[in-house]
Amino acid sequence: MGPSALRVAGLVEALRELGHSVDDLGTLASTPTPAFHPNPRLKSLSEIAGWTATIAEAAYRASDDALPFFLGGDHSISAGTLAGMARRAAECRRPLFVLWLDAHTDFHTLDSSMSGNLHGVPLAYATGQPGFEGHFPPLDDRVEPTRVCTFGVRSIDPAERTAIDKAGVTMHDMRAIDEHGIGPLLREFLGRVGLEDGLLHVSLDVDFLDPSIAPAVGTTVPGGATFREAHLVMEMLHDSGRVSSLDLVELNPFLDERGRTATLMVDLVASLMGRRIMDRPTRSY
Ligand code: DIR
Ligand code: MN
Ligand code: MN
Ligand code: MN
Repeated sequence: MGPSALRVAGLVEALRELGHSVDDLGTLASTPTPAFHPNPRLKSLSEIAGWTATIAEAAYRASDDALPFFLGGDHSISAGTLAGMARRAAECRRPLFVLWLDAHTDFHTLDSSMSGNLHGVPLAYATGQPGFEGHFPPLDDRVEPTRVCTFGVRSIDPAERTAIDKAGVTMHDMRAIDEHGIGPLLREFLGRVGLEDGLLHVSLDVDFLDPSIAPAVGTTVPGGATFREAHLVMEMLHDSGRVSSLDLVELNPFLDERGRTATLMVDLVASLMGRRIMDRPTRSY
């Protein structure tokens, strides 16, 4: 229901108002790929393996001059979106950077997942961590883990912590954001993207936001990004001109209060795509 709620909240209209032309490609269809894994906790492995292949193919085939948006569904869709975008980037010989906005790192492997929820694994899969072979679709190209930056982390399991440090992913948890400010941390990352003339995939999990402003997600964690921090991130991303694809995930409209989380997500996307509340000229970083 997440994509429907984003549509009802006016996602397409908001983008058109900003002068963008929008092609809503509707809902993909997928069939499960039979998959078995010794970890008995894993939920819907065959279905998610099938979806990963379907979404990776759709992401790879998105038209060259488009900025594809992927509407979930839970964060497991990003196993496919990242795999597809990595393949595109490799083909046009551009480095792909990933900005992961999330309360969680989603860096479990199929072996280390304790919950069995496959929305906890996409970043590990797409960066080529071991243990996915034979269960998830083989990766054409992996995302280079040192080009991944996560913002907003405040819930991480020990196995994820070990794996993420070893892989060299940059993690700006909420404490880092409190100590340094989200603006300077993001400016530094965008500087890196610019230096390498990179493409930038942004993955926005609703639980990046504080539950007081975004209650409609199954995995709320207190102490998230504020309204102002989230809009600042989106406006800086717009100014950078680097964003080449976007995931909007984990919205559960059954948990929403009169569509306020869906509306906030649409407003954040509008900021990312050029809407300005303050009448300021565009800055470059
Ligand atoms: C936990 C929670 N690391 C898990 N992850 C969540 O289930 O693997 N991700 N909720 O969004
Ligand atoms: Mn997530
Ligand atoms: Mn999350
Ligand atoms: Mn999740």
